[in-house]
Amino acid sequence: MGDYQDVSVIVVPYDSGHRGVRMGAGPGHLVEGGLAEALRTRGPTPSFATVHPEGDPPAEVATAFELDGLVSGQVRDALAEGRFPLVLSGNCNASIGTISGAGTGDLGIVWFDAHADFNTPETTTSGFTDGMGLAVAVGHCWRRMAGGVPGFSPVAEENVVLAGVRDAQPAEEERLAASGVSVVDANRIGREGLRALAGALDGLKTGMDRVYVHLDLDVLDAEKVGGANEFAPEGGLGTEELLAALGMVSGRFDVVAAGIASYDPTFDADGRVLKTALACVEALTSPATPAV
Ligand SMILES: [Mn+2]
Repeated sequence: MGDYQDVSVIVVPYDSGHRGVRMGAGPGHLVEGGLAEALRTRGPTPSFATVHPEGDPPAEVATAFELDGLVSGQVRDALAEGRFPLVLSGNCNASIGTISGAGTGDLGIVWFDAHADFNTPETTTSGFTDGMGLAVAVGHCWRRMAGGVPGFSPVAEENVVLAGVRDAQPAEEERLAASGVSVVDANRIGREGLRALAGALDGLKTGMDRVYVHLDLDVLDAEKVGGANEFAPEGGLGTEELLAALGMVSGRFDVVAAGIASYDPTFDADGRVLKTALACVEALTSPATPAV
């Protein structure tokens, strides 16, 4: 984010339609674990709002898109009030609501994740809707459902960087390779360092200026930092590396919204992921620093 803004924290405590369960417990844990303090170092009056879907009984796909609609409204309102929207969600696909509320026309996405989230209903083998979030964002699937989210239109593939991925399925890799999405995977970051990410970000910079930063906490190295959830694979970014990467994004772009997702506190007994997540919040909400 550029100039100082207060932060609107939008809490989406759901995993696959279930409130407070598994990764749905992550947002509350972040809030109770010191989020307000992390934000107050940058601004005096963060606000907190929790979304409440009405669909009963909850259903994975329907509730995910209902949540997106609610998040879209919250993000739109926050931006209209000059506030910075920070969305804490169980699932990554809440990002569809965030980008819809921010307006996708000239928007870029920098998506940090161990997984590609690039499956479609035709390629998924888990049936997990959350494994499709980035594919939805660029218009590859669930087009009718996404079209019902106020403000949604697909983000241009060329405006998307996927960073830190190390667990993509072959069908996802094929569709990524055929797409305009820039992939800076964890292996490449391991070999080349963050220069690889800098190159991809500079490639984006010609096209647009406004960026949504998406942080699936399982981008973190499960061994060196800690497991963010049951799906966290080995490898990935260290805390300092991730903070440097976020600084590279905010130094280049106007970060207009951010999302933190996929945090299951039961896998973070010693709190190291929590500590890193709060440091990421500070990095994402602090004034921009020059590009490195
Ligand atoms: Mn994800």
